[in-house]
Amino acid sequence: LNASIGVSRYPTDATSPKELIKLSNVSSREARSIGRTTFGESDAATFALVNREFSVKNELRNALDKSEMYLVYQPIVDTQSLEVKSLETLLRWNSPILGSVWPQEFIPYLEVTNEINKVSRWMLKQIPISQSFLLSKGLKGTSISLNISPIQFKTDYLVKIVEEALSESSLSPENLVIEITETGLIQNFDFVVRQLTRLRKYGIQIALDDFGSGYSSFNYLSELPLDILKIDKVLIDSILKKDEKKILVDTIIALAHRLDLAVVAEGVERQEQYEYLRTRGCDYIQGFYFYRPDRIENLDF
Ligand code: G
Ligand code: MN
Repeated sequence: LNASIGVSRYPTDATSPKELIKLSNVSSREARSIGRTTFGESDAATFALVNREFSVKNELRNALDKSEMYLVYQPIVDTQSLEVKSLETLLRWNSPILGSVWPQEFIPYLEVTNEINKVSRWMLKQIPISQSFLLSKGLKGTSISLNISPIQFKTDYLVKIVEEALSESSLSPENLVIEITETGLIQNFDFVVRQLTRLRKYGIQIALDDFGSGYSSFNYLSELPLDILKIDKVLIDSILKKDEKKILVDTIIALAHRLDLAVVAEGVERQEQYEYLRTRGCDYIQGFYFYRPDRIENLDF
């Protein structure tokens, strides 16, 4: 005989009766799935952490089908003309149980279960709708970018769903940008290059995201089929603190231009950053200084 006991503690785990019951339900389900273990007297921090992970995974299961996910868009502006050049699509999840959960927290779970592919497929289907919305606002040639996890290049599923979206809808490939990060690229570098090359043949542009936050291999810049380089917010922030960082940013812009890449500065929040980037020839600016991400219909172009 097995007993599965769910424990939730007031006030460390939750304060409302509803949340406490929810948490104890979740932990009893967890206990049942393990078969024997209960959380017993494990410390509150572990309990909260395990519980959080469990409930995020659990609530995530049908979140997309239950329309709990939605998209926000952040405009990227031309540094000189200040016209909107493109919009970055960002995934948001508002769970009725957990509230807003940040992508950094839930995307890793989508990646291990491959659900991320389903999400990308759904996001791709939204793009033509957004493109016609932009046209109705008089914005022509505004591109839309999507973030793709490196893990999604492990099979050719991504290329397949892009091809499917291209053939089924009015999606225009020249206005689509795929953003990739360097983390995870190294394990299957050749395979990734082959797939990016295929996407690029359709006219889709490829952006290397978050450059300057991790290892920032210069090698990637010349080996990957790229069109755009996005300089990470961490580096853009640092130019306010240290003059040496300005030299780094300046040099990255120059290097990218020599390689024929357009440069986007991410996370620009202050006028001083914008002014510096403009004088150094950075092509595009993304950041709260100009626009915060919002639902497309709320954006004030
Ligand atoms: O990793 P990636 O560059 O795709 O992340 C984009 C994220 O950065 C989004 O969640 C967006 O809300 C956030 N972001 C964009 N611009 C700014 C900014 O100016 N300041 C801050 N704090 N976050 C920003
Ligand atoms: Mn991005």
